[in-house]
Amino acid sequence: MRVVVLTGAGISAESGVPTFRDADGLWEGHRVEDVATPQAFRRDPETVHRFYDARRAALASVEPNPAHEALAALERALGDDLLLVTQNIDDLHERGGSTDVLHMHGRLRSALCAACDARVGWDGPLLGAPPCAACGADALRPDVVWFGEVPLGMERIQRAVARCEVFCSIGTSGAVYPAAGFVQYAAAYGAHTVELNLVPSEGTAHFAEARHGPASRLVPAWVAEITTG
Ligand code: BV8
Ligand code: ZN
Repeated sequence: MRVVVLTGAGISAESGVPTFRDADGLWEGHRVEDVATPQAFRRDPETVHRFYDARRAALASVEPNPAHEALAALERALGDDLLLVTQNIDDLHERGGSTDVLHMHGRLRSALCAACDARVGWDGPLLGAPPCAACGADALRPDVVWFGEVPLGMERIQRAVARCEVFCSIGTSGAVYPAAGFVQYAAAYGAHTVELNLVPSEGTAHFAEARHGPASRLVPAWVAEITTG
């Protein structure tokens, strides 16, 4: 069975990674325009670096939860018939055992050279980083997709969404496009669509099936159904 899973910040919430829009969300204390746009980075690179450097450092103190581990089990059961797309920039899917994760909004543990597009694994702060090893420019930036920038892997995502039999969205508010629109494409192509989220998301009406509760409980149960059903 061909499955596409889309995850958002809610799948990492129980691991202790703050979400964006819940009460203690990340955006509080920072207006999104102040930290997650290319204009913000041009205007005030130090503030933007500090925002991402703090999130990258925090990765060391969080662990994957049963929801991440269940999706790794799903990958072992389905192999190439599963595409796992995440909006998250943390590495908890990988640390939970998933080996093929499409980070459509980039990754904290990677740096991108704005001058030559080289990418390099990065674990320390990017504030005060050395010049790009590939081209020598002093142009390393967080390897994340900001508002107004083009998400990564869109061709692969659109192909998989058009072919899948099940589309499952986990822990996302459905507030940000194009990710929030994938469910409508999947449904239009005849897939069964499922939302697993703490509360009904903004796009909940587009899903054929919706289950509400914590991901660490809902995801293992859903994976067990999918792999034994
Ligand atoms: C693009 C990376 C063109 C950086 C992020 C007007 C109308 C419509 C669209 C637009 C518009 N004006 C502009 C746009 C486009 C814009 C957009 O959508 N804006 C929104 C605000 C209206 N989008 C873009 O600019 C995108 N680019 O469109 O390019 C294009 C289009 C198509 C094809 C080619 C080119 C780029 C957007 C990427 C921005 N970068 N992140 C970083 O992380 O700092 S966005 C960021 O917020 C995340 O990556 C994520 O994608 C997004 C949403 O966050 P969620 O993951 O959903 O988290 P949130 O807190 O919102 O929700 C958490 C959910 O979990 C909640 O529902 C909660 O109930 C639930 N939950 C909590 N705890 C649990 C739980 N669930 C289960 N268990 C729990 N324990
Ligand atoms: Zn470079």
